[in-house]
Amino acid sequence: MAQLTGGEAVIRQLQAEGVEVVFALPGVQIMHIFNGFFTQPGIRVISTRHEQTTAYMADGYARTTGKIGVCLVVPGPGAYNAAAAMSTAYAASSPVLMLSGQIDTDLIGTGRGALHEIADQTEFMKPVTKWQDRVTKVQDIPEGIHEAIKQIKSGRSRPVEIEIPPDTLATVADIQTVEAEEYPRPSIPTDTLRAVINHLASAKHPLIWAGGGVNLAGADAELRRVADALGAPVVLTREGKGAVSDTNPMQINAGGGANPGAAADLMRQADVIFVVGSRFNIPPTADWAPKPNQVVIHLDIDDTEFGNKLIKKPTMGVVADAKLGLGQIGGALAGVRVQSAWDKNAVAALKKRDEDVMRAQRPAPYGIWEQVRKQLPDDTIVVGGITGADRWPGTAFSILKPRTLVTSSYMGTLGYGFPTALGAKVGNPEVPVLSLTGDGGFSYAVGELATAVQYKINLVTVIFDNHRFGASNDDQLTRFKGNVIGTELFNPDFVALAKAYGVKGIHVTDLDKFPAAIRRAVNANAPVVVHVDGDAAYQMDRVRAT
Ligand SMILES: Cc1ncc(C[n+]2csc(CCOP(=O)(O)OP(=O)(O)O)c2C)c(N)n1
Ligand SMILES: [Mg+2]
Repeated sequence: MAQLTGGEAVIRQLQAEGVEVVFALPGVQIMHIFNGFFTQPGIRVISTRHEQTTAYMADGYARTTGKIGVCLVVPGPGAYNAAAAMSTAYAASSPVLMLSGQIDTDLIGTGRGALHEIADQTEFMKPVTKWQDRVTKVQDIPEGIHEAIKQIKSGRSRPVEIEIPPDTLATVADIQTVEAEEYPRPSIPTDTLRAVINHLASAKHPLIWAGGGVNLAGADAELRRVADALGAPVVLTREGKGAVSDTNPMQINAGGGANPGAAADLMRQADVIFVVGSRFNIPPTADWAPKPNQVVIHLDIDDTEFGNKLIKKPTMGVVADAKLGLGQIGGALAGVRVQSAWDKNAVAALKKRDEDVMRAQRPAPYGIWEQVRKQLPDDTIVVGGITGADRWPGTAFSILKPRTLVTSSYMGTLGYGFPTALGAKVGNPEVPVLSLTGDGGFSYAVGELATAVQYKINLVTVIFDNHRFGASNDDQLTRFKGNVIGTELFNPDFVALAKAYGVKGIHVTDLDKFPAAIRRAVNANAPVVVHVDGDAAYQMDRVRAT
């Protein structure tokens, strides 16, 4: 027992849970937590210039390290500012804990207009969190935070929120922290495992479709073992990238811009489709759907994903942790004869066909990105923004390791890239981290260049400057007869802007100079902005439909 303020109790419990860093933006209701950072040292505090960045950084940190990302914001506008980032973390099933303030306990719900008051904050956070709670008694703080972390660590990881009023944070009491725990993960029951093995082992053309759940569970080695045992191609969604290296001839891209069609072809040929850690609701072609004679086995930690959207009903829904479940399946397959009859050369040829299509669309930048890949370490992390240039990671720029491609998943959140990449770099200071952003997306969080300098976050931020909200501008050019309005952007001189923040800026207008610019940026050991402009930006852009 120790005499602590509520704010100090928060810090002590976070320490007990192994939290090393908190991304925060201060304000009157949470100053006792800030004071806790001071009096109970040990946790690193990174203050940002906008609350969106606290949650984006927590998400980027969490997804690239597997640790829990924690953010701290004031109630009302602070929580609202961070909400788009929470929605992104929710889409990506990221383990993010948001601590938010409240107004004084006796004012909650009175509508008297206390500073930052909103009517029902936990209600507001509900759609973007798995769990949320309010703690109003100082003695309950350790247990409240412990429960929040239990919610993240049990079942499907998703963001959670806990809010504590300022009077509770100010109260002094004898506080006992709670010990950190690990929670049991579900594995596959024996009978179910037998049935899964029967399907997989007897399949002529077993196909694995794997998503972000595999990376979140750290199940990549187990996935590769199962794929090898089955001689099966592995279709990876963008969130699943890296679980099998792009250089593996049996790895195929699932969807998005990087999908000229191999995945769809393989799906048609498969007799058993084994889905792991994926919502499985993005068909590679609009008309694709499992046929009646195809067996679909869907392994996921969250049974609400079964029978979702595209597949009305999987043949088998198996609730299990991906690492444990795939481990069991790999072990069991080692002891049986499998009937798999894939022609590996034909699969590799399909993969090559996809690559050739991508290369033919933009041969020059394709080659440039291959060159960039060769000069960077395998574990380089790329945060692909919502930009035309996001077509390169996962195609010309191979993703080789799990947790090295960060996306905004189905939220498609413009503006997430740069601040999320800052968090990824905090979690991986020894590894090059590249943020690929458009001029529009980068502008959401320009002020965080100061954060990068202040906290020595040596991120390489590449801005593809096509002077437009490209996707929307393309829409006008293609769907609206060229009626361009509200999609062209006046931009600052990004290199001069970087310089004003004390960030090194490199201007690239010639595509051939791009690899050297990236090399210089990575070797600078400082925050760097690479401003890709002019012809280089045009070449890197999405393929315009004409
Ligand atoms: C929060 C949010 N607002 C708006 C959009 C719609 N949107 C998608 S891409 C895009 C334009 C992006 O422009 P830029 O960042 O410059 O990238 P570019 O497409 O030009 O490469 C917009 C407005 C979105 N996806 N998310
Ligand atoms: Mg743009």
